[in-house]
Amino acid sequence: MYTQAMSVGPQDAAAAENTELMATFDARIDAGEFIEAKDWMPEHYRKTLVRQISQHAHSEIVGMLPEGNWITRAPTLKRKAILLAKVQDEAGHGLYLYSAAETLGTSRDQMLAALHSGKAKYSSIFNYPTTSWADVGVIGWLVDGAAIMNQVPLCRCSYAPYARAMVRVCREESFHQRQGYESLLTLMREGTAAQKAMVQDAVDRWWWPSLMMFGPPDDASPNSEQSIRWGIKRITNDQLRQKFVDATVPQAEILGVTLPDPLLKWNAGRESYDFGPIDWNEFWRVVNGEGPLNRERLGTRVKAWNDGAWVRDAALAHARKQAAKKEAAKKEAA
Ligand code: BYC
Repeated sequence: MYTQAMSVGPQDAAAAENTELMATFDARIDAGEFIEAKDWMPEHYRKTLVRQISQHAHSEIVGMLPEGNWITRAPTLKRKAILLAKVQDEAGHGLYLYSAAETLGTSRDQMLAALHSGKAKYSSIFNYPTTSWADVGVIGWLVDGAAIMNQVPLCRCSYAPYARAMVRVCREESFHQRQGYESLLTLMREGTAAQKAMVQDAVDRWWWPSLMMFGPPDDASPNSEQSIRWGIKRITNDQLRQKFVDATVPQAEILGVTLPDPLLKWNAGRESYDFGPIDWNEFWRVVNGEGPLNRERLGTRVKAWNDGAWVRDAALAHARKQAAKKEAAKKEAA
């Protein structure tokens, strides 16, 4: 009369419960539901999100450096004010994203320690130098343009705190893209021959690294399949890259610049642009720390963190004092 269920040990019971939780989770994902921080989720889903969101946050923070380099040298007060606001926005994006990742149980200190030790990644694009003022416009146009293409689908990411953060980030990125394009239009329409050449040179240097921002090709992307299955990513790396090329080529024509790819050609059959091969060796070199400025970028971040230690200590001491005062006042009132 003994049933199998009666002989189930604690480990089997936990496994059965896990299978049930997993089935419920999968059904929620399939139904297009959003997952909140306190909901049950598989460990791999949690880890994937912490990896992606923290890398995204690091990208925003490290991404302040190439453009920050030009704040003191912006050509007019108007351009300086816009650039200051943009770089400050990127800091804000980093902070929302660290907060979104913290809801998954990893502290900001842990995430920053991973960045500073070189363990965590950040976008490859920020390891290239900004050598002229036109680079600032081209970053707005191409880098923020690529970022928007990648990030709009993330507003529908199955993890709700990330999706919510992305809504605001995307609104601001859209302003960033437009200010970059407008700055380039001004240089191309009203600028001298030297200024137009400066824009073309910047486009030549940033085009291919911008295409690399979308990540490795789908058949070499180890994380894509599972992330798409879980609704973390909604569109694959190659699909997003293609959408970006299709949207950007007409903008380059209006601007009057040439994209540095002799194989770039409209394909009427596919209703998309064909483009030349991407140098994936360069991409992996940069991702693995050997890009033009990897060491400098990381060194700058680590120095900023160390130099800011006294500010964090002072803020904590102040918070402790305030809390103690509040506690004392409460006791006195009681
Ligand atoms: N650079 O399996 P895959 C901005 C890594 S900042 C470096 O396809 P996944 C802005 C990838 O992490 C916007 N690493 O991965 C700020 C993985 O390594 P791990 C930045 C890259 O995660 C200031 C490995 O390669 N945007 O807008 O499915 C000024 C295999 O790749 C890169 C985001 O962060 C890369 N480009 O897909 C201006 C968006 N690509 O982690 C503008 C959020 C790939 O296994 N992130 N890797 O060690 C994502 O959408 C996805 O993480 C990715 C990669 C599409 C980037």
